[in-house]
Amino acid sequence: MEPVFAIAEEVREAVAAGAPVVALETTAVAHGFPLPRSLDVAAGLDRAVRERGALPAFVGVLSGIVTVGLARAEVERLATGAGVMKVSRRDLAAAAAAGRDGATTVAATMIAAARAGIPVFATGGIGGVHRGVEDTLDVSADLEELGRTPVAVVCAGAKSILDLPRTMEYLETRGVPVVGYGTDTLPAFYMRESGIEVPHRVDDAGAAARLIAAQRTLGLTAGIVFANPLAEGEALEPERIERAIEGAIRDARAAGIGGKDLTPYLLDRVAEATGGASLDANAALLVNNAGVAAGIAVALAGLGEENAPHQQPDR
Ligand code: PSU
Ligand code: MN
Repeated sequence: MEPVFAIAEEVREAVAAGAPVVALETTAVAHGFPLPRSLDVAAGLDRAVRERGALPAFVGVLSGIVTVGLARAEVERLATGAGVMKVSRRDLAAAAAAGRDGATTVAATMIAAARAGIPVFATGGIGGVHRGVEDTLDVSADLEELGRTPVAVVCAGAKSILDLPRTMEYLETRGVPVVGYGTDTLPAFYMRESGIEVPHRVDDAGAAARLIAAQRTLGLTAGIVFANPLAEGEALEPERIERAIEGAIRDARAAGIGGKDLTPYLLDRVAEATGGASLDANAALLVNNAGVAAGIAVALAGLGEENAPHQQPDR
């Protein structure tokens, strides 16, 4: 059988040397922004990680090979290509076996990062429990993944298109530490505040790195959520965004949109309803999270050898 998993040489060497690496997903880039904006966002993520002294490792599926450490042209191929799958845990094997191109979600990116020995990952917002879950049972595979795969995810909380209290309950059930990064409350993606308290807080990269190391030393195999609010000037006005979200959810129901198409559809409708303001906020928070993740990766690398992650055996 053809190989289905690959790590770029540069990434492999950095991991082996204990140097800081940040995994980055491609679904937010490829399915979250229109062209050519998606290319700017990808470049911004790359730059933010390098500026803070870490190596960026975009994850995606190229002709069926789940790849950690995409070259710029490969990220662009996923952003511009037609028929690029959105690949979560359940889709990885099918995408690989069919030789498809795919952009990886938080869940799929965590799986690849863990296999490559990368303990820190940045995204925009994790998936979660969708509003109306009592009718649809739509709970993002991201939450299950966080419950089982030891990768720290730096995000701006969960997307505010979701049911945030239920998302927090689910994470608690699955034993996932949700840690405010300089905050006591869960950020709500486009907004700095959801009003929901988070159980834990750290105020700098060093404290975040020690939490990751402690989780690992204790043999806890869940991921960690570091919830980092977007900058004050980038946040959207709560009433405006809530109105846009409610309209988007109504449209999705009327159009019968569900499953993996729901999140991209909602993000798209919210962007339309806010005249593109939500895209600006989304781009800003992604880049902001990448920088914070790089700082954490650098601090974690500084903790030394005994905390080094190991490449995982096949599971
Ligand atoms: N962050 C963003 N934009 C996105 C996503 C995250 O700023 O589009 C993606 C992530 O890849 C996440 C996915 O895993 O949305 C969740 O999709 P779903 O609800 O179908 O699990
Ligand atoms: Mn879903």
